[in-house]
Amino acid sequence: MKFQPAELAVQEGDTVVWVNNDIVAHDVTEESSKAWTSSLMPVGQSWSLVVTQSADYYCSIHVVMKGKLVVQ
Ligand SMILES: [Cu+2]
Repeated sequence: MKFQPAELAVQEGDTVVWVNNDIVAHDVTEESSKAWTSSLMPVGQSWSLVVTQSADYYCSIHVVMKGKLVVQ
């Protein structure tokens, strides 16, 4: 029930891959404007994003799950 690591430093153009290693489904959704979302990510599924800018994100199903991408 958490993103690990919760904060990740990346370069613009990097591809970030989220893998759901939990026992319940999650999603990965950009927080401020819903600019992007993985949609529902079942257990064992992964989703990737090419990063263009720093972003705060969360799981829209479990809103206490938050993460951050920091473009350096
Ligand atoms: Cu979740």
